[in-house]
Amino acid sequence: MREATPRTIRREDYTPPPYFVEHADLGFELGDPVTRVEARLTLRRNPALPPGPLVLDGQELGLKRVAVDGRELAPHEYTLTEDHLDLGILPERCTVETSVEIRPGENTSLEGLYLSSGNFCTQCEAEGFRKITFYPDRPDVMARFSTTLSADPARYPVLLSNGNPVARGELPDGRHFVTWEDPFPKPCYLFALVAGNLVSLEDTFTTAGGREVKLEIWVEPRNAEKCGHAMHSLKQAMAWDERVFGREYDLDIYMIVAVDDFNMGAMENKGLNVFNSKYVLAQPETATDEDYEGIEAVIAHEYFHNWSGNRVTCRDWFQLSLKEGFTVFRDQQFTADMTSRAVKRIKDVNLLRTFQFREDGGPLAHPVRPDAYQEINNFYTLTVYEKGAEVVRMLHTLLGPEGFRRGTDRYFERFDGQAVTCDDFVQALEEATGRDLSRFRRWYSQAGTPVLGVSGHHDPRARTYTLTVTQHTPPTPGQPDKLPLHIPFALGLVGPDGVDLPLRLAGEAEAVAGTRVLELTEAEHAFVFEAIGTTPVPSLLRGYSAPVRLRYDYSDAELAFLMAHDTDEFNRWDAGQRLAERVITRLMADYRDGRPLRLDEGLLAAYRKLLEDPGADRRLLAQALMLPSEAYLAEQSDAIDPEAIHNAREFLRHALAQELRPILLESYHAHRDPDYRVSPEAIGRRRLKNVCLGYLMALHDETIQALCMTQYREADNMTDAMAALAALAQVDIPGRIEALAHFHGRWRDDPLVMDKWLALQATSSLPGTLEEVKRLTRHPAFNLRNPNKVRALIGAFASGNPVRFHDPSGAGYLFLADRVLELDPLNPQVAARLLTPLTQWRRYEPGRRALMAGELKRVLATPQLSKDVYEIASKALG
Ligand code: 0A1
Ligand code: ZN
Repeated sequence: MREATPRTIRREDYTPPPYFVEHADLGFELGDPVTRVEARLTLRRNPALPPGPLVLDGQELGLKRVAVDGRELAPHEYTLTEDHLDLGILPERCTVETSVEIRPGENTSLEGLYLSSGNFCTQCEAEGFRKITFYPDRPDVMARFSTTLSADPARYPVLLSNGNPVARGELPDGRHFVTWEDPFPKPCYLFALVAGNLVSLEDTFTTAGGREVKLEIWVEPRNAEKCGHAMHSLKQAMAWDERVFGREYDLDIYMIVAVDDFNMGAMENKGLNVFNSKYVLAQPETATDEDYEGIEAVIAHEYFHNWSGNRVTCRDWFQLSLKEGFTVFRDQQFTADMTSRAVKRIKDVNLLRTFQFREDGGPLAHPVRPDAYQEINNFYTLTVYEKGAEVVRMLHTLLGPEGFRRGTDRYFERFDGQAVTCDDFVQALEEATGRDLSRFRRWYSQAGTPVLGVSGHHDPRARTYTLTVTQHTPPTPGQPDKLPLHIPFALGLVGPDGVDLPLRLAGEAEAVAGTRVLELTEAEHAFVFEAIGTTPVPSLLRGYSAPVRLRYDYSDAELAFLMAHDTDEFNRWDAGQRLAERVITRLMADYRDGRPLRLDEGLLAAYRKLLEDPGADRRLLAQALMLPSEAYLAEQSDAIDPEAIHNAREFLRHALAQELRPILLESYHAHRDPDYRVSPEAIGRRRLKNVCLGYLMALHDETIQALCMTQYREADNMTDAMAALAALAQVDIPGRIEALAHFHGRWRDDPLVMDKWLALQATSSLPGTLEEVKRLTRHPAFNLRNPNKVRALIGAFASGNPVRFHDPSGAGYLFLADRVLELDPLNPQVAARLLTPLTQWRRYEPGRRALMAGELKRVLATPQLSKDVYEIASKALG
């Protein structure tokens, strides 16, 4: 818990560490309720600084002994506070030994050492190591670790830590032990241990250099059969990183452990990744196609961190995007290569434009490299991760694949074994390519989403086409004035026959066919293309070449044209989204003003065309048929009215389904496959079939409902079962209750599947949902101490069910604030995240705005608030 106002940590205040740790020798006597941790640190004073005291971080540690160079200190020789142990100025070289007692069984924050299903595990990023032992808990202190774990062999037969096992045996008291040594110096946030009753799936990978690496995935015995996909994904990721980035694995063993209680997705601890079981366990009967993809992506992400994060790490936590933005970019490229590049891009851009833009336009906006924080755990954000990845993607676009690769080779070589900054990364790319990225660096320091205003003018007589492009970034908290950014702007000009025109700018000798990348560096540019005889339709920001809001005044007809003809798959999809968004916006106005709602003929024709002429990629088609989400539509509105958005969108879904019923049904049946397979092609067919089913279910027609029930009953895989159940969960018919009860009966013992069951009910737009969610908080399938359960029920309700969460009575807000306050003393990190939907209060129409702010104020006025929740609530209101 917190002092009066939490201290703000600032990037500009960074100073190097006064002492380095050369070696950390740790001993754990694992036990519940008490675990004893002995640490022996070999220290060296930083010769670059005047001598200063050694202040170790430590929280909730029962200190039993402290010694310097073998001599035990008396209490008057050190200062112990709530978070520090100050040993004064020590010799240039010395050893410090500490012995502490901790209580992992009481640790509900899931940071530090804790128990999950009775097994010990750790989470040290960002500052969890200080809850394990006294240590300089900062990423620029890198040490070699040896770790000895001892425990009761009956309860904890498996003892794991980072690096290679070097000794094991029995102790006189009947306990057993294993010693692990990690040869690579690392910051303590990459430390991990796991102990428990676990079984492993084993395999090997031979690196390009010919070394054989042991691969092990450790899970509870009941999950032994569910690790095949994770193992396959790991091997794919290892091979891909060698091929695309020239990065090989460096230890003899790579271990992954799955645990049910985990605050985030997974953690890249050196040689010993700890994963949320959601991103490891899969079987066709229990996991959907999306789950399979999520596993592949997260396994790859953590693996890629071995270089982007572990071998080269962050100097301080302000540099978090150095490892996260880069690693997300790497995992995005991997998934694009494993699946469909266009569909992957669409999904990532959807996430960015819906949720990162919301963050960037709200009270919690911060740069990709933040300048200040109170609680670093609050900065594992969409801005640091997703916008950070866009920044790296822009560098890739500006430098080209070869230039970028030369740059990353240089970065890894030059900074291997060091803790560095975002600036160091950009500088390595500059040095390798000779490019000047000084203006580009502003992407790291400037918050907010830039707006590009574009207009085009064709002069048929001069045969020129002039594109005028302006950029400006709106103010964000603490940054009233913004400077122009360096933006890669990819575009094509599409001729009337749907073919890209060759592009030649004034002064250039040759025309380039297809897409070209212009570079924006000023507040305004005019680009004059020559030899343009007919009026083209511009296809702008192809592949979504920069994380900006694009303003260009397309007509409906131009959007329909691009939707049908653009050679850029992303922009083809985006044109459809813009058209649908526009139609829904008009419907909202009609709804508000009490005019009758009518289906837009242009959109209907465009959708009919999509279904009649499906193209090769069924995934892409399925994606194109999906209307913009309610959350995305909200992000586009001022004075958000969630009810108007919901009703307009539902009207459109229903009207489209009514008009397209025969072809939707035909497509549904045509894409049903007799056997379940997992190829990209089969996944695409399933996806399209289920999107058709979703539309048809909007008809509230008994024949279709029967079809849906049949799909649910006969499904031999979770993708089809969930698609049917999700559609049923939205309609008030007896089949809904029956199917939900059946699903519960079948899967009650599988926690991950029960998460789906909770989330489906939480996201139903039926009027009784809030009451249902309240009831479910008392259901045995729910547990406030488990983050997956919290996200599945409460998180899904608050973030995935706008129309019910934003009930005009404010009952949804009251419920959320109550749950945040209930969770905060147990797990502040998850409580703070749960609160984020309320931080958007200023965006809503006046009634909801007041109610949301009222709940935030109530939260903020609560005594004993964690600094996590305090920071979010106070900034939201500030
Ligand atoms: N570095 C991990 C994410 C992570 C961050 C914090 C955690 O606990 C506070 C846990 C995991 C990743 O990017 O995968
Ligand atoms: Zn990461």
